[in-house]
Amino acid sequence: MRVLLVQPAPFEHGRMGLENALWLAEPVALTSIAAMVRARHEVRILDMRLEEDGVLPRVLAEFRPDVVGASSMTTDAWQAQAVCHCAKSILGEQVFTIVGGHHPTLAPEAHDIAAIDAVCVGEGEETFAQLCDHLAAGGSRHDLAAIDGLAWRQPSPQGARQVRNPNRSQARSLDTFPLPARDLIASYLGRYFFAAATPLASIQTSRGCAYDCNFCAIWEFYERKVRFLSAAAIVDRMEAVQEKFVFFLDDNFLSHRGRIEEFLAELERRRPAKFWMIQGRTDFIAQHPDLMRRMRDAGLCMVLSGYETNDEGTLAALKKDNLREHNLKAAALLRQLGIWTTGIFMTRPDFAAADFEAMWAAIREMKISIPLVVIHTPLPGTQGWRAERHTLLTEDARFFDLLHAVQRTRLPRDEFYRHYARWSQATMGSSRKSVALLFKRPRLTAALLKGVPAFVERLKSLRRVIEDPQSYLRDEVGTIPRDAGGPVLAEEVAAA
Ligand code: B12
Ligand code: SF4
Repeated sequence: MRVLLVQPAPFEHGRMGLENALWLAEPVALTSIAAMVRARHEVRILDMRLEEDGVLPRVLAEFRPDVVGASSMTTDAWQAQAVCHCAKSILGEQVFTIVGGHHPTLAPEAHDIAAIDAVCVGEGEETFAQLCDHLAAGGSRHDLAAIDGLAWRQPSPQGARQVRNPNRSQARSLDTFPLPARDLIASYLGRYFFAAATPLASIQTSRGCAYDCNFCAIWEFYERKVRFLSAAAIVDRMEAVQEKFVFFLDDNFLSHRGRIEEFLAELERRRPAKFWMIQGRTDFIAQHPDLMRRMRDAGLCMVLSGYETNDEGTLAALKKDNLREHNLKAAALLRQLGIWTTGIFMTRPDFAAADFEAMWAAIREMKISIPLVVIHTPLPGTQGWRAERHTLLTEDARFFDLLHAVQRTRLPRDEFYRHYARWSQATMGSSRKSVALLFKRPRLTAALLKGVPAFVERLKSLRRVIEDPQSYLRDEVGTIPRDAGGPVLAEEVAAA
């Protein structure tokens, strides 16, 4: 059977979202599920973020896949659906279409449309393999009740309805999954990056998170369990990739002291000569200076952390289970060690002017190398979504990129965005102070140099969009209703 797996591109190239500007990660979801089926099926992967427009219909017509699968975060939902529509319109009803990923898992009903035959709920490897084998063996595409982890469209005289099978068990040890099929994305390798770090490989070394922040659904997606790849397997994977830079995709790499010690012991023994980056909590960083130093010595070059805010009340309201003191200590320690910090900070729709100013000041005070400021967004599947859904001005998935206010703002919307759009300017001083880090680690700096010109160009084009308050308002026209505090464009004001 022929299988085409597609990573959709953002809705509009180079527009919103941090994709294509700060971080472009390889589609590990697709290489992971491809690895499970490639021995029995012919598999191709298309990363639409690195392809020309128009490539999808051409590949569909040439390759004529029997199954088309698309991956989707919330922001990709429309595009993943568009991939399935395109497949059906070119290949007809016989092509089987499926979507998987965070959004389909947390909101399968949002993908209950005629162009999508099934939704993969949760982890995809085993579910997708079972589905492909079932279809290849001539199994009915209209009776998929035996495949755990699927939500599928069952035809009935009253019209098709989505049937939700039991969840797929998430008990399988990560070490037993085959290595992601990176050779299927060979033509794209070398083009993935984080800031100036390129070429970049991505490796997932754990799944799940032990915390339960109310704006994040990682712990719900993984049913409150956390599983780890063994230390030896992590270093095997690092050695297997050619790229100098490796990003560990785990949402919280810094979750377990013992595992990190094992990993470091393996790394110190085998010395794979990589610079690596992680995501991790500031409390762990603040409480483990010795480990952070050892990690730095073993190649750790950047930590991305959700600082969210330095306001203790808000940290508690987000159920972050963290303290301002940890944020301050972590930022200072990383700086002292010569590790770049990427800090995510969260503004809220109820922000007044003074709240924005306090946030910019906090970021500057901590001297965060790469500050990223988002807007509080109740994402589907989170506790926040369940509690605040009734307050949403739109459920259009494109607006859930954390850069648009999907709730009523306390300030008039044009004023809110005027303040918000200042974030990259207002925190520039913080990034500038990090230039000193370049001198602390000359080998790292030399490795980064190659990626600097392209990074600067990408930043320029991103800044043209994110620093223009009108760009947010233009996006809202036709979606955020006027009577719910909709946008007032400068030109409309002028006309009035
Ligand atoms: C790398 C990454 C990115 C990359 C791109 C990811 C990619 N697809 O290439 C970049 C940096 C661009 C990115 C951007 C964003 N991201 Co992001 N990202 C991640 C991260 C850290 C890893 C993704 C990954 O590769 N995981 C490893 C694979 C193996 O896991 P997986 O994707 O879940 O895939 C499994 C299943 O879901 C399923 N599956 C997935 N796809 C498919 C397809 C088929 C056909 C099938 C059958 C199964 C299947 O099977 C896979 C194997 O088990 C995740 C966190 C995470 N734990 O996944 C966040 C995450 C996906 N991102 C998130 C968010 C919020 C964002 C941003 C909005 C943040 C921002 N403001 O920048 C933007 C949105 C971009 C935009 N256009 O605006 C959220 C998504 C929540 C949601 N409801 O969708 C996550 C879950 C983080 C979090 N803590 O909540 N992100
Ligand atoms: S925000 Fe981070 S710490 Fe909180 S649940 Fe999500 S992954 Fe875990």
